[in-house]
Amino acid sequence: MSYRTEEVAYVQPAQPAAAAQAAQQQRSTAEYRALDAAHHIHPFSDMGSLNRSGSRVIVKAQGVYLWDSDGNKIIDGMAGLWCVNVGYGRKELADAAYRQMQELPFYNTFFKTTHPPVIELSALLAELAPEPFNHFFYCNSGSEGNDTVLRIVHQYWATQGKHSKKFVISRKNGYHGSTIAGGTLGGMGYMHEQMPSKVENIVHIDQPYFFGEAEGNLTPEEFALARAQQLEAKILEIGADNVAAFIGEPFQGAGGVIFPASTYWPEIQRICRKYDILLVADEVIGGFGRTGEWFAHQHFGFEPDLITLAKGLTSGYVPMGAVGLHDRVAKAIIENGDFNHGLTYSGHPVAAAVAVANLKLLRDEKIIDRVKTDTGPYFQKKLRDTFANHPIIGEISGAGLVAGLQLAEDPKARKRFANGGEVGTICRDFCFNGNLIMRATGDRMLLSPPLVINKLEIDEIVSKAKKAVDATAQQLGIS
Ligand code: PXG
Repeated sequence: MSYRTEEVAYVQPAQPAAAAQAAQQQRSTAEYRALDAAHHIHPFSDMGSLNRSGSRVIVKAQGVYLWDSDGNKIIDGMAGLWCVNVGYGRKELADAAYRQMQELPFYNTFFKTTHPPVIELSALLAELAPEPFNHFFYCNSGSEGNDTVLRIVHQYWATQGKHSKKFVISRKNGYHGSTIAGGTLGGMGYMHEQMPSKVENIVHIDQPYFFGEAEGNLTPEEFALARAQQLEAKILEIGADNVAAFIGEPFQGAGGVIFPASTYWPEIQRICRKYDILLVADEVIGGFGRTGEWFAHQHFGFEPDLITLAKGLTSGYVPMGAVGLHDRVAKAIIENGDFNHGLTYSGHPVAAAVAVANLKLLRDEKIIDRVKTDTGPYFQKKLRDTFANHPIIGEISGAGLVAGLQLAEDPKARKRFANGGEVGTICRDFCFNGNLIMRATGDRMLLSPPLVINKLEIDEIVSKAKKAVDATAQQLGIS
């Protein structure tokens, strides 16, 4: 996949911006774009190209909708960046931040101090997470969460007297963030190329991407098993005494919503247990309801030793990340002296207060239950019914409110487009121009809407996605 920014020509609005919006807005779109181009460097972007085409300026949001500076109303099929689980505009979260800023805007959690919001959040997470997760360490992002994971894993094995256990095994096309540690753990070659150096002792095995990588007549279950068994081969190659942990996203998010068959995770877990290797689930996208369970590892039925959390923890309203420690790991960290790791904003009171308000909404409004029993199954069925036998859709992956649509030249033969990324970009641009936000990863189109989406809004997303995919097929001359 590629994050590189391609030039996107945004459609001009059919009507001038509404007067009310113009009154609130400080500047015209042209002014915003000029200043943005002059002073702002965007993440994962080709700035020359972006500055020539101009960014879309998002000025407000409510529920599952965004508005841009030209007054266009856009349905957000990506929950911001896989994070706005409770949807936009929830006053409860704004109130929590406002109250906390007045009461105690900041205090640290170093030097024998703590504060009510971080205490409440930790107790609430322990209540909501599966039984063995009762301890949480805080940071500001998923990347920092995975950096923290490496520190915990290292300290854990030190406390067990197993100092040679240093290698961490990860997967190609996995995504674990963009700090040096997160980027090294991830399997994106184009990120590795731009790093000054990489974290030592991290190696990658192949991903369980059936549509793109299965050869011969393997069933999805056989293929997933074979990919899981690469972990065993890698451990034997390195030596179990040298391997500390395996990390994976329960389903790969940024890598294309790759859902492994049911045989994958039980086999990974069996291998980790057999060779005494910690199993880390990166739940940054999967956590907090995306699949209809609180955590995606529950959907796949395995028990990790550590979980990385971010995004949906605060629904993206303020930055926060965390690592959840299985009792077994927590005990070793707690009982063995100093753990020399921390960030100024570890457990930030405002972020923690917002997280508590967010988690209470998810729990008390039964938002995740609805994803599991109602909106999730509806979304998955609607996509499968709508794209059944579509000439360029090869596979639909996902569960709950996350989905990946594989664009393919010959769906039945599992033949992908030669220039996959280009086709994805064409389709993504049709989505943009139809006022639907849908992400393209190479030749897979991704959806991950806010978890509060209703059925009418799901219908709107799916029909807009269908129009964009049809237009893509038409442009390619395929019918
Ligand atoms: N782990 C996973 C599984 C992620 O998806 C991170 C860690 C890093 O989190 P932070 O908060 O440091 O960004 C992520 C982030 C995309 C996209 O385009 C996905 C992410 C971030 C940016 C873009 O799909 N995921």
